[in-house]
Amino acid sequence: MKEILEKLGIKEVNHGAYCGEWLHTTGEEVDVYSPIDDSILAKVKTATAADYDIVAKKAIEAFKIWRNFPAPKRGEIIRLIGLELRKYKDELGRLVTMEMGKIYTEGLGEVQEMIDMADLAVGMSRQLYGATIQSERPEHRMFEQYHPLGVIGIISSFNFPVAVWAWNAFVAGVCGDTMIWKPSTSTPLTAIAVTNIVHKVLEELGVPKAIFNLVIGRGNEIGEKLINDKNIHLVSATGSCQMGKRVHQAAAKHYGRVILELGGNNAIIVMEDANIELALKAVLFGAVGTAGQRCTSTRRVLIHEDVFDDFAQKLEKAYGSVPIGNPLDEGVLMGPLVNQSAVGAYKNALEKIEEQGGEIIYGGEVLTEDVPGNCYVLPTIAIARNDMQIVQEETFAPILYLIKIKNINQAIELHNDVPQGLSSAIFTNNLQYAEQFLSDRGSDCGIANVNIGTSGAEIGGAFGGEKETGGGREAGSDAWKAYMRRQTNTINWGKTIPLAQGVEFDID
Ligand code: UN1
Repeated sequence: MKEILEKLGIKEVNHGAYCGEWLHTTGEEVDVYSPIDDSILAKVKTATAADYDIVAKKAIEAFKIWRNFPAPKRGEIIRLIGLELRKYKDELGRLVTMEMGKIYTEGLGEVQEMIDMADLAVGMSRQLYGATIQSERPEHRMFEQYHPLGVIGIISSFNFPVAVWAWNAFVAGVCGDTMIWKPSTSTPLTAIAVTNIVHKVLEELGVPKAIFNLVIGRGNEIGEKLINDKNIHLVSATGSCQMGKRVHQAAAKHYGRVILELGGNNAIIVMEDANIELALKAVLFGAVGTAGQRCTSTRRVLIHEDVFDDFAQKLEKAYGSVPIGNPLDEGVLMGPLVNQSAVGAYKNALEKIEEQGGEIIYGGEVLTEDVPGNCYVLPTIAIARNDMQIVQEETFAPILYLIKIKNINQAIELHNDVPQGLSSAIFTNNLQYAEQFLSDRGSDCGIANVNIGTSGAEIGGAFGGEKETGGGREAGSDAWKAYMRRQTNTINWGKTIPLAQGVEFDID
């Protein structure tokens, strides 16, 4: 472990702010725990409000230089960062696992997602195009351009401590923006490690280093500073619906833009004709993978009454064979929850399930034996009703609700009857069911799949969801547009000034 931390530049006590160089932060010193065995990995001296102000100033200054770089040159720098990340994939993947508890293959997958995102952003850097529009006026040309926006705030969550930063940072980077990253206080070390890697690349190139900045501190102090800063042109935030609402309200005060990626309450519909084996695998990965701590985790399965009992039985059996333990160990499929407060939320949900008339058919227990720490729980299956209050909420833990449905119309109705709208799926071989699910009357989510599960979205598509999920889109497709300032231009190359809409305004 020591070696890994050393290779990534993590010290015993680390500074919590970077703006081209590490600042000597003077805030509260916090211990960073590993949920694997509750050991302390390292300490971080958090940033104070004054540290934030220094970082913000540097980010504004760097923007004035960075925006002048041609976008493909900015892309080239992201390409080099992607190459450097490849060299640290193993160590960084391990640190992700040590710091937040996802299994090692998922830790590696997370770093791979960063690398893929770098490659995608390099391509994007030559494709930040606007349209040419036909002008109604003679001898006029109308078109649109996209310019760098400014300084971007990135608030990331513990569950994807580095990948979600990359979705934002690499796109914002090629768009010509500088940024300030505020990672979750549960996972500051991966953020420090990534910043060290980026620093090395930028230093070797001799370009302004205050492009990718970092501040580590509590949400109610540093987070509040960031979201209320009118010099931040866009805040891209991942986390709870409650946090997102706060970000939105604060940004609204200075007309700042937001990209919000908040709670999910993702469901898989299993119709009577579905390939049950496929559906089981997708539900298992969706609900148990990452210990149920993805925004895209499967929380509800809406199962046709004809196959309900069979599906529930097979799922119970599959849950019984999930190896739980140290996420660094090969073969383990489920590690710990991130911390004690997540265990508390899990326990609280179990109580509510029973109070509200649900029936726990598997799990429902915090593990105390044969595990190396205090954050391990059994993945849980409960038979429930969609209208139970606890089912309507997102509990960030491996708790899955099975709900019986009679037909496709009822399935879609219940599917959409939750406040969140991130990811969704249907398992069926019936073309009409599948198309109905994807139609305007179907799933109301930002992501809707057929015969694949709710989690594990690829970066090529725009990622995000509707309703209380917040409406933001990140990563691929044309999500880059939110990171740029759009401008419509008209050039008159004629010798008269004709007005649009036929308006006459001439002095005789
Ligand atoms: C998240 O949980 O915030 O689709 C992001 C997925 C991942 C990203 C999840 N690629 O599950």
